[in-house]
Amino acid sequence: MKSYHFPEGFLWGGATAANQMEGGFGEGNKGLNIADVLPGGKERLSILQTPGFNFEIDKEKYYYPNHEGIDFYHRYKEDIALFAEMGFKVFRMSIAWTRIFPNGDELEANEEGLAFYDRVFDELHKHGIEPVVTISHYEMPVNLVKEYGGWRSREVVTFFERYVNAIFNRYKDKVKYWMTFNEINSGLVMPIMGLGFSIQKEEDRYTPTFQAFHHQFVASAIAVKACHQIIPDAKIGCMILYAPVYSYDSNPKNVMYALQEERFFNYFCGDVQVRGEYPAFINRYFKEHNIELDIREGDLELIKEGTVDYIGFSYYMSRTEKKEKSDLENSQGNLIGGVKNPFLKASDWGWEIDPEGLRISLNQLYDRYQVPLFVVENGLGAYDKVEEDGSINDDYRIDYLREHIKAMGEAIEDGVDLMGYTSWGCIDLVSASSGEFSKRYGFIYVDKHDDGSGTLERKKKKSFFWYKDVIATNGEKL
Ligand code: BGP
Repeated sequence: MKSYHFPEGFLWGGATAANQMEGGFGEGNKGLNIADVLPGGKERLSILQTPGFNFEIDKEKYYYPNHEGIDFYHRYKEDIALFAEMGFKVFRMSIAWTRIFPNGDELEANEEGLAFYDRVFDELHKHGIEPVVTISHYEMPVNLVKEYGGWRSREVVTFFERYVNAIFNRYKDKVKYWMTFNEINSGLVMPIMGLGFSIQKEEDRYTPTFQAFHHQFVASAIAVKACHQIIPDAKIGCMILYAPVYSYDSNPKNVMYALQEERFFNYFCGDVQVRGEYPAFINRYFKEHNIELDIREGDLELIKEGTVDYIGFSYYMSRTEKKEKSDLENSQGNLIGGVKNPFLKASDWGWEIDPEGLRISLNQLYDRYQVPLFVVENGLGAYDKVEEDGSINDDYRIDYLREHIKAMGEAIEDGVDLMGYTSWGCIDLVSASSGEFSKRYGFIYVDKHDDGSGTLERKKKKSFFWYKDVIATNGEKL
């Protein structure tokens, strides 16, 4: 079998998000965030994608499962020791905004929240693991949603600035890799999580949505500039949900449509955050949909000055498109739409598995931007079975990851500058789109179930030992 040569110092590791794993609900003065008020289970996806959610806070119904997570808040030492055993070089995590500013609009940061992440970063460093920190991962304070309308409000930029200054100043000696907004473009399909407001009527998809994006771009540029100033030796990236778009066939109309979808979904945010300007295709889209944004004096200059150092992106699937399709055909595709690709198999959640698509994505992104890339999420959500002897034989996950790592190896040979790879949900955690526990990604199994039962005990899966070897051989042994 061909072996691959990953660059020396390649950043192998795993990825998580605070809201999906911490638990510690309300502890250390933590405030409520968006994930805390979303229901778990199948209901969640339709809420994320169908207009009308109004952020009702119903304790009985909405506080499960993100409020429990996997109790990383109390078990981080045990978990970090397991990551260290696998040989992680980096650990991607997020800071919950609501631990630092519980309501988002306070003037002073919450010391207990700051101290919690000090403990986590210290523990990581004790094991020689560098933290890679997402500043905002679907965790906006609910108060900012209810009182200000989420990212539609310009005031939120000021609150965010206060938040990033607090964390950069506090962790300047401990964190050298940062990312601003998780999967920023997901706001195009799931505005609740990404932009902090829910679509109520069709028009909300236009001016309000893009105004919210504009505020995030300004906030991102402010964060990049502050990071460079406060932590000159740090690198700060954007984070994009990337799914290459294929044309269903060679009909030029479908090819053009796929190209348009590709640009709209995959490149709109990257063009602003990496190149520092709104691309021509989005200006045409604004014109055609009568979108008029409130862009204040200095905003465009700021966006130009605050471009990111690298592109972090998630890769789970590709998407196949044709211009004219029935609703039924469209529903056969992925989370973000599209039609079924006859060449691909899908996961149990219908996400099409396409390792070659990762090589394509890496080449496309590098061709377009010529900045270092970082695969910060990739993995297989699957049902795992614990055997009678306690073992978990997740060969399907190993196969999935092996093929994707090979695709990265090929892309590196193609000339792509790739910094690292953090597999998503390196320890089982709550699924973002479905709120389920049974959709597992981890190398480490957590005894927790959709009905809330479970001891939270951690167990090493077969993939744990496999990934440990991958890291130890810098990707040569797959
Ligand atoms: C990304 C999110 C993560 C994560 C992952 C897997 O969209 O950034 O938070 O959860 O997808 O998705 P899911 O949990 O829905 O399977």
